[in-house]
Amino acid sequence: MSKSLSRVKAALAAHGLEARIVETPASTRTASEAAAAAGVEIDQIVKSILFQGEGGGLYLFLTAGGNQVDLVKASTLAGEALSRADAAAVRAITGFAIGGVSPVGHLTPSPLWMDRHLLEFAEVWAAAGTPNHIFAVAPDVLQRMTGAVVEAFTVSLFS
Ligand code: 5CA
Repeated sequence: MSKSLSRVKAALAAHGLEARIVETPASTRTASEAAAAAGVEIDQIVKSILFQGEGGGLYLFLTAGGNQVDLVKASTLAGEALSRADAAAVRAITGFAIGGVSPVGHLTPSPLWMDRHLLEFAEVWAAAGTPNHIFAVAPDVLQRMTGAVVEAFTVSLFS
C-alpha cells in the first residue's frame, strides 16, 4: 500500500472511519471524476486546495467541487496575499501528489478553512492520498477531525 494511502488510513482510523475508503477502478484525480466514481453531485466532492503566502507558508482550503476559491477572500482569511502553491510545495508539505491530496494525514499541517457549502450535504467525499482512492465522511465530522474553520470563501464555477 502506498505511504500516502497509509497515512490517510491512520488519520481516519483515529476517528473510526478507516472503512470508509474506497479504491476506484477509474481515476478520481479531478472533482468531476471523483463525483462520477462516487455517484454523487460534484459539490459533494471535497477539493483540498493549497495556496502559498508571500512568506512561503501554505494554507489549505477545503472547497466544494463545483466552487472555486476566491483569492481575495482567501487572502483576507490568511492575512497575507496568496497564490496557488506549486506542485513541489504541495508534495513537500502534504506528502501527497496533486490529484490525490487528502484533507487529512498531511506531513505538516497547514492552517485550514472549509467551504460552508459542504455542510449542506449529509455526506461528502474526499481524496484519500492517491488518484484512485476516496473516502466518504459527514462534513461536520470532517470539520471536527481537521479543525477547519467554516467560512464562505468561494465563488461557483457554474454561475
Ligand atoms: N482527487 C480529486 C478529488 S478529491 C482532487 O484531488 N481534486 S482537487 O481539486 O483537490 O485537486 C486537484 C486540484 O489541484 C485542482 O483543483 C487544481 O487547482 C490543483 N492543481 C492542478 N494542477 C496543479 C499544479 N500544477 N499546481 C498547483 N495546483 C494544481
